[in-house]
Amino acid sequence: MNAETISQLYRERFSDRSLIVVSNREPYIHRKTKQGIKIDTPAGGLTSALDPVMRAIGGTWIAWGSGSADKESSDDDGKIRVPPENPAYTLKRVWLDPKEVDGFYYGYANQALWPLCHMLIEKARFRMRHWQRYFEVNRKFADAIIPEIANKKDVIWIQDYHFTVLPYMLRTRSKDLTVAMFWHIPWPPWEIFRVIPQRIEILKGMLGCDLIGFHINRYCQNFLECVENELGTEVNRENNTILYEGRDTRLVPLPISIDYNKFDEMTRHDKIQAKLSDIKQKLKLEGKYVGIGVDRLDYSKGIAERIRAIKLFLKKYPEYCGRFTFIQIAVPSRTKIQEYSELKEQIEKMIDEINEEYGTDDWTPIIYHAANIPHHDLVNYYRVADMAIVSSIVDGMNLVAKEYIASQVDEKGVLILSEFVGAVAELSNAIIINPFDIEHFAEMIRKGIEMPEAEKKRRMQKMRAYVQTHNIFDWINDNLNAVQQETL
Ligand code: GDG
Repeated sequence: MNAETISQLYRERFSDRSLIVVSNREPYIHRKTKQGIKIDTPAGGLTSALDPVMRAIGGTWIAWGSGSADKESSDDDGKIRVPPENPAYTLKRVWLDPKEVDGFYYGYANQALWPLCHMLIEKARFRMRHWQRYFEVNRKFADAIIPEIANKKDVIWIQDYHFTVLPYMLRTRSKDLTVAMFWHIPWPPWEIFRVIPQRIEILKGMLGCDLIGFHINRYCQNFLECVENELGTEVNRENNTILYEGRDTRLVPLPISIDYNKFDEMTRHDKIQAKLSDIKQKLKLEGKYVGIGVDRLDYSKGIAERIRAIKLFLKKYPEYCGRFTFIQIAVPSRTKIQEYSELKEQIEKMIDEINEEYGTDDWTPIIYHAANIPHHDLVNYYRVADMAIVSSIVDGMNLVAKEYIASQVDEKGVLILSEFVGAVAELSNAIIINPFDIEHFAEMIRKGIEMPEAEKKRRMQKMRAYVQTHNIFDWINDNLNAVQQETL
């Protein structure tokens, strides 16, 4: 499936039904700079995955207008056509004041739901004022969505944990709407979920949907278990449905993916060789075995565990000192939350220590880059790297693993992958690690480096073939099929 086929299929199946995507993060952010207005694409899995889909299908994407120049770049309704270079869909921005951002985004979404769903109970903070703002912002989004519905059959597709109560709010305004949701992070087992004081409101809110997509079936099963225990509702485990207040909600496992062709093509660009030489020269990588990690700087991504494993690897195998360089690209994220600013300090300290202990005048073991790099530059780093390490301690799916695979046009790269990411079920040809087992992890780094070329190639070919045929357009097709089945 590719951009053209999905756009054609959408028109055939949903001719008079528009697509309205709703997310917290917007795909394009206008920012004031000294040189004028700059447009950023945020680092993050959701926007990277959905922008190609919206480019292909068109429609409206409703999101929080978070950029300092967003207002002046949008019309009176907060709307602007994007992508800026080749407009294909409408972005409608919702304006939030600082208190709303604080309570809704930094508060309930990212200090309560995010850690809890990643099963890190001790990091979760539940504050009533955060919940109240979260609830109010969900209502504000409902108010922004309603005027965009031209036809009752339009597909409203809500993204993620920022909007658990929004589906029910929409449902109370009109019973016939088509409301689907995709949950991008893990759904925890009931024993963990039950910690949330607002758990009943959350479940009832989400059951306003006709359909809820999760990356893998285990998250669907966890959700069913929560509904059963909290609402006392009967669930059908055979077809993953819940009958609640006279309506059905169906859960579907739909592993998200990437725009494979885009990465593959970017990596085959004619100027790529010159770019790779530049990077190698600038970072002194010539003759080195290069590893890479690319993450939003988040405690779920297992960056500290990765650094520990690299340190142990260099200690156990000193013959690789001077010969192995690791590039860590870590885009700062949610830095207003103390937990995240502390993590940033911790990671930087760990990297400084290892560089101090092992580095020499002409070799830095870990090169750290803490900035947002656009995808067309990021692929050069993926391509330069002989190995990628994805070591999340919990991760809904993880797109970096798939992006790395799509960028390995010469089929030589090795992927080290945590067994705790959603993607592991699909990428069994990676070298699988447990990020908490540092000794084994260090050993697997060595195994990856020393693996015979033919085996590297065999594994990478299989993973590339899989991601190519299970790309973001296949994912959207599966989502649309499920929506169609539920709502026709
Ligand atoms: C959530 C779930 C799930 C990274 N650095 C830069 C940059 N990135 C991009 C990557 C990739 C994305 O950010 C990160 O995707 P992930 O999947 O790792 O993670 P989350 O942001 O945590 O996303 C996750 C995802 O939703 C989708 O459902 O897979 O499990 O946690 O695309 O390339 N992008 C840019 N500059 C960077 O420096 N522009």
